[in-house]
Amino acid sequence: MSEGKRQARIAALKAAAGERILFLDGAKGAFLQRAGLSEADFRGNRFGNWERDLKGNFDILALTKPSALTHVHDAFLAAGSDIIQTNTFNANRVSQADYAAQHLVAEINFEAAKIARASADKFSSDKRLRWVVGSIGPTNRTASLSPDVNDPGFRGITFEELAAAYSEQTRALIEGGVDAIQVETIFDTLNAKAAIFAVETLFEELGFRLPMWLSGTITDKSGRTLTGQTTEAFWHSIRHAKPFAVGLNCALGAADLRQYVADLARVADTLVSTHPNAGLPNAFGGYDDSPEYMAGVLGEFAQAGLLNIVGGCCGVSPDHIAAIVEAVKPHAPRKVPEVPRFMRLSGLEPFTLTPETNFVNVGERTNVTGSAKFRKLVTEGQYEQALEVARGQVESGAQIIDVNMDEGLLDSEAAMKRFLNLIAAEPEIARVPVMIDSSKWKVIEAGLRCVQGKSVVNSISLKEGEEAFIAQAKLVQRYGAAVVVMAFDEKGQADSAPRKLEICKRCYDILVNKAGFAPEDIIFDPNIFAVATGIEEHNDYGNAFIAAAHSIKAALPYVHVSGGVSNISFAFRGNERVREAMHSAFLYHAIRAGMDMGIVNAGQLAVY
Ligand code: THG
Repeated sequence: MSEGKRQARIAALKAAAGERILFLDGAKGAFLQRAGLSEADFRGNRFGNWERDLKGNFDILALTKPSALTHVHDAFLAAGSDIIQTNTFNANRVSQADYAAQHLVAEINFEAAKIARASADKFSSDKRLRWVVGSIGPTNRTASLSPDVNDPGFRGITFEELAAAYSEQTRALIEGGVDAIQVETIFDTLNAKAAIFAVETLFEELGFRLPMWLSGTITDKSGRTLTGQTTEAFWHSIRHAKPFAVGLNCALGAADLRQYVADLARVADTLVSTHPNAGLPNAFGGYDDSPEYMAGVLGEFAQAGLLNIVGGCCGVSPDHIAAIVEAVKPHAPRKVPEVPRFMRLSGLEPFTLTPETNFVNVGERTNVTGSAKFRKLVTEGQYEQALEVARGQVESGAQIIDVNMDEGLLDSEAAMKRFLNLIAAEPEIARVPVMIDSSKWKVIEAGLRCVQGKSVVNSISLKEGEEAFIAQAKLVQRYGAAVVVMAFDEKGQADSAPRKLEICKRCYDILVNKAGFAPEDIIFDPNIFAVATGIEEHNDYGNAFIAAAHSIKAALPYVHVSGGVSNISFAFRGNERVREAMHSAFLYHAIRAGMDMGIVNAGQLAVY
């Protein structure tokens, strides 16, 4: 297939979305179920002797009964769908392992894309195009939850395994001719982040991109995903993909989804979609919302300006889609809002740093080099109590927690993973974003593969030159994190105010202008060094930081300034009264100069 042709179709898709509300299709599974396919249909000629039952493996029909898929696609296109999904929701090697069919994944996706493409092309005219999105489901494993109740730190799948599965699936869908990639029914945002990582890496390799469409699932009326995120936290965690559209689908009927779609419509600076179920499942696992009822509810969504794309999920038939088209068609599409450049982090809940936000406390105690107690707990494997240290920081007002496992006697990578996985199981801690603190990139990367929220990398710098700096910055973006950048270059750590500014300026230019990094996601740390050490020239370190904070904020738009506050008083270790007084006096001036966050012993800050 010619890439030029596809890219022209993609341009037309974007243009159409600017003009009207677009219609997606509905449930292929239910439709195929109604077709009454037998085990023999699923096996076809090719898999007659397959060792396992294949009935229920709807994805394999692309190889064994393509006519059934064509029939579904045509029915939805005839009902008015502009966009149809490939029948590939479970066509990844993790899910296909249930049928011992993991080696068929590439072929299934390729064929399914071709089948959908043929239907879409058949229904396309010069006046009205139809598009195909490659459907990528969540797999049957979750990267943020333990399948073992006795070990909340255990995981049934890793980020790397998921990324490999998503990459394989996406490549075949693209080869088969899809116009966009839809990662849907996201119940665990970490799975979705692995998908985004894989897809971005693939786009880079291929040298062209397709629109990415991300659709999450609010599991029940708690208003959260299965792994506990609110809608806005979910959005913060995935917006680094710069998706063509973001939406919500499955689990709830349209009426119950409304408030969450409204949340998304308010915060997302991209197209918003929804493809709800036809109500909640009844006692027989069926779905009861009628086409008229569902169309009425979604018509109101459209009237309220919430929608750019709408379709259906479980239980939604071509009749539903036809009714939805009629009810929604008269309404104008939602206008994509412009949102201010604020740093938007998340744990289970969103955390947005606006100009009105007071100084942000980053809890310092979950650091093996900064706390003898925490080091002892972690080196002795007492993770339960180590978690209490994190909980204490959050209870004391930490809005982010810094986690550092850089201790010579530890396997720092393993400790970082274990601790972050355990935190994920503690809603009171996991509600805040994590700052992943290490001087080793490998440890940071291991941490990034464990967090579903939008975290902060602490830190990167020009210490090892521009090439390594840019490579790390690109990975930070691909994992979807903000970043602390130290005022450190090939010549060493900056100690004077002019050197601090000079390095930060150089970093800004590289990050924003060369690496495409969002400036609001940069946190400069111009080094807080200990004063009153007995060495004369150290006495100006406090002033140098404060002056640098001021000049960095003045010169570099949208960035933030942070630092390790307790460093300033290292010369007074053991004398907590003096240290607290120093911290509060220092912060009073540094915050006035523009410091907006700091790594502190949360709850132990005295008022100046
Ligand atoms: N910038 C950035 N990251 C950082 C630092 C920084 N991470 C680590 C550190 N500096 C910030 N964290 C701490 C944590 C604890 C202390 C200082 C900085 C500290 N601890 C006491 C001590 O060592 O005396 C407590 C000892 C104990 O309880 O055992 O002072 O600058 N980006």
